[in-house]
Amino acid sequence: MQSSILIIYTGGTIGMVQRPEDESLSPVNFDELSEEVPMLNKFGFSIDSVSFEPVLDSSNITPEIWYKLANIIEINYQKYDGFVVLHGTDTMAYTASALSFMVENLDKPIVFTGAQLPIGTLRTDGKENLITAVEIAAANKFGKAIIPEVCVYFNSKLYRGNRTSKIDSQQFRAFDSKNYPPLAKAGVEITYNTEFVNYTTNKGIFTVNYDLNANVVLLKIFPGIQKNVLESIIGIEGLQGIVLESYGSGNVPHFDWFTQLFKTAIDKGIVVLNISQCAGGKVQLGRYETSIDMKKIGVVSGYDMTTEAAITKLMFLLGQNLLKEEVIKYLGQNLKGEITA
Ligand code: ASN
Repeated sequence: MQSSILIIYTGGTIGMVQRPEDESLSPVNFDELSEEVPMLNKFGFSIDSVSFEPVLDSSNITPEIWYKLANIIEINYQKYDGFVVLHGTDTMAYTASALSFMVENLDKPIVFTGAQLPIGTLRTDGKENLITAVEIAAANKFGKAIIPEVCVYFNSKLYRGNRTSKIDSQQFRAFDSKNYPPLAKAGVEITYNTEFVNYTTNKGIFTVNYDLNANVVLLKIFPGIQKNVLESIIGIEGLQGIVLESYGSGNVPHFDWFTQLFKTAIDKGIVVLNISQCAGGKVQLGRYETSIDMKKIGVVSGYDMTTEAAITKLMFLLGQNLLKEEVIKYLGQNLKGEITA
């Protein structure tokens, strides 16, 4: 049977043109974009599209946009075999991570892609990205999707969405997944690494959870970070979670005031999740003297999670009306393939 794909166009460079007045790039509508890729019809798939109105530079994405995107997928879930989300590269890894936590019982591909150069330009990477993303979204074996995951396809590689980070603003290789292997590589053929794909055993119906809590902050430490800066952050009214980007394997300044401030935060009920500033490797609390106090006061290890996965997972868990202990428990557990715990 003919595969059916829904392309959801949210915006991003893939569909941008240069504004004559100041030469800055801004997004155009889907009709203009799709005119650039008539070869999509050669697949013989049934391809529909829906466009955000207005389309967005992904720097303007908010959790409300994640809800809107997830809702489009929810409404259309039964009708299509797979979904391709055209999205700006700047926050694509955040959206893909957020969506991975929001969806339950996913058994179809949701493939994010975009471009570094607009699809109308001669050297664009957008055409290959879009065409291969569509092929991956339609790929199935014996009627079952080969990649039933939220993923990011870019520059010949398919990555698990919540393992992906944007690593380059100029090269076509804009994304990487340091702590998890690609789910597929596109060369002459598309090779699927099925041993790394999450084939969920849940047999429930597909649902979307729209409850995120964005009362969180991302705090990257650096040598010289000042006490009053941390005090202000920890004192923010209503703050419920901190993703602490620490050094190396979870290390922080081993200063009394630093430990005390985080202890105060935790005593106030703020959840502190420790991830590493390093793109590869993992947090190992207690490996060094400079992380042992964090462990003692109740900072949670984010192991090898990306920043994007950590912040969206924290938003997701804080949105679920869970007890603090449950939030902490689930943060350290692998929920959607985001963590090697
Ligand atoms: N600013 C753009 C965006 O994220 C960058 C891109 O798509 N390459 O929407």
